[in-house]
Amino acid sequence: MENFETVEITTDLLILGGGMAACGAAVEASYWAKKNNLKVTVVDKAAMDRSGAVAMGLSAINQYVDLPGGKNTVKDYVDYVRMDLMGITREDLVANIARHVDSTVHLFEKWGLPIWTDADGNYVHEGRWQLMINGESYKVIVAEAAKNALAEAGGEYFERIFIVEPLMDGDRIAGAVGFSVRENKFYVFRAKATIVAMGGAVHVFKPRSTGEGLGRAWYPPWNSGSSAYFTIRAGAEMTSQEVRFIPVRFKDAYGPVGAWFLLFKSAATNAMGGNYMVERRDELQNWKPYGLVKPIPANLRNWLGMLDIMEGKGPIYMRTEEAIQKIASEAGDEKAAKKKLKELEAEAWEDFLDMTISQAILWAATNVEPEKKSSEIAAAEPYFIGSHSGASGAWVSGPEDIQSDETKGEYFWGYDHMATVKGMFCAGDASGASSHKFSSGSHAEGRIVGKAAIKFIVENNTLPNIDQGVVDKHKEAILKPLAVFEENQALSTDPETNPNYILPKMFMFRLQKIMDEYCAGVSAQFSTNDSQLTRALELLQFLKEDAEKLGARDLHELMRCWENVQRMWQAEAHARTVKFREETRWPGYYYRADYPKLDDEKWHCFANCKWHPDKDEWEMIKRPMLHVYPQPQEHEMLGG
Ligand code: SFD
Ligand code: AMP
Repeated sequence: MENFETVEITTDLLILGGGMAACGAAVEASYWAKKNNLKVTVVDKAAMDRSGAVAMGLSAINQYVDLPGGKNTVKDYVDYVRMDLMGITREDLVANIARHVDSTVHLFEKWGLPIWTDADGNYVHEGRWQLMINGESYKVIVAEAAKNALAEAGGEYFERIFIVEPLMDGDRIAGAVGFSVRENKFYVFRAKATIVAMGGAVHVFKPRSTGEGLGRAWYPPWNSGSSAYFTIRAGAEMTSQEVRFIPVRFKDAYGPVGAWFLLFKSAATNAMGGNYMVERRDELQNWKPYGLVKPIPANLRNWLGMLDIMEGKGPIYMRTEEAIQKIASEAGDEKAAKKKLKELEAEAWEDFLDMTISQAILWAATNVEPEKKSSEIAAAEPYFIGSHSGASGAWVSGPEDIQSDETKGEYFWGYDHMATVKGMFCAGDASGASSHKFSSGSHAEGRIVGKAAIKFIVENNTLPNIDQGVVDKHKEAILKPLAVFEENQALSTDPETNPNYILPKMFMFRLQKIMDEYCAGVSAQFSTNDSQLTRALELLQFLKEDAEKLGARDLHELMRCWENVQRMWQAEAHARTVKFREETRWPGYYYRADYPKLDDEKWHCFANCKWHPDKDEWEMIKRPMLHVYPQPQEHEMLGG
């Protein structure tokens, strides 16, 4: 403790995280901050150039609405998202992002991101909403623009500082505390408004890859539920905590499938050569009306494949060779077909090299030639990523101008995408019930909150108070694992085993085992019931008690300790909400064996939760699912 200097930073706007949403927020907020003579400060646990989910790059921009003059409307996108989420989404939030996302994509292009174009100079679409990119340096480009904007407006950024707890002034956010992962420094950030953009969570569940490939997951391992933890601890109402995401991916290295299904029009078949999307079509009737829409919701696509696996028909293979040969053969004569084949081969490899390099390595290591041999795909373990096809995050206010008479009282409370805590804004994975924003929509939502947060500051231009006693307590609690290790290390010869402390890795394994077995993880075939969830919560309580005994040998392990405490809170919010929602709405993500059916009568609503800091108690809340746009007619649902 004595060795840790306390560094105090006072700013106007504090942006937590340095990923897609935070970079969008930095760009937009800097513009408005300069006009109003305000200061913007960004804090990232890593280095912004390669931090967050986009660190390795991406091969596609998954949200481009193509307005105006294009073929789509904002309502089309809203329809797509609400149907993909089995009827539950905040239409006002999805629409707000959808109407701004194209300008974000055009900014990316202006900043130097290569977007594929065809011979006529038009963007190459992967699917209706997705654009193909040469995205290896995507994050570097986006971070550079954010840093330039900050510099231009006199803002600053801090890297390698791990944010842990919110600071409060009554019901208003007052800043945040954290620590440097490189130096013995404890940081206190004080601000008039705070944007939370610290991503989603991975490794809450036991991953498919354990000892031999630990750390290999679809979602890069460095997002640990910091957004959820921060917002829950600030007393914010959370939404859709039950909606985890399970991506189907190339097995064991998690290469993306979107380009194969959408661009190359590939099929996936089981060991008998059967196509589950065709053979199991009747199953979709059980999930009406959502089962009948096009595209079929992501969880239902998963579900049909899972039924094959449960019936012993695995493995499932992506028929890359068939897809490539078919496209090549349509290119014309033999020479043209050969040329096309080479092109497709290059595109197939680049799809991985742009974003999931280890999949290319796995293909190379196992002699896969995609034009000759199909590759296994599988459902990954669950993740929390509200910006993708999950929906978990904070419950935030929608924009005033996209409310209907019925939604205004429920979904609007003043500032765009502000949580239920005054002055605390959320974007990307941090804000919930607005799925399918992906990298571009998260950046656009960052821009929305960047502007809204500056407006909040201009209208509430006072520096909140910080209670020094609370700061001191946080400092002691946050650094405690170092002290616990120091005081007890002599009690055993092996530092990994000690009666008085638990190291974060072992702690994480315990968490993952609970979630995997009781809360519908891979081992439980994504299935659970009320009794299993009750048991999960009981075991999580013991884990919570033992969190007090976390030990850390160095700063890196101190970060690991807090990452896993954050995961544990994300896990608890999830288990409580899965238990609360007594139906199965997203088979393919999870299955409630005791309530095996969709129950639109009781559960066509949001399942929200809130932890009360004063009482250390959770409250579960139903919020109505209200419409801004008319429900799509059946023929519109089938529109694709
Ligand atoms: O297709 C702290 N996503 C894809 N989006 C696309 O548009 N195209 C794709 O091709 C995508 N693919 C994909 C995607 C995600 C993942 C995980 C994979 C593949 C493997 C989705 C987007 O990546 C995603 O929507 C956005 O990145 C979300 O943005 P944001 O800002 O909400 O999260 P972030 O970018 O991960 O950034 C988080 C930041 O927070 C920092 N951080 N900082 C301080 N203190 C702490 N305690 C912190 N904890 C975290 C991080 O360092 C980071 O800067 S596809 O295959 O699906
Ligand atoms: P992925 O690579 O799986 O993340 O997919 C990229 C984008 O394509 C996401 O928007 C997915 O929802 C979408 N997508 C992937 N596979 C399909 C499919 N079979 N049908 C419709 N959309 C898909």
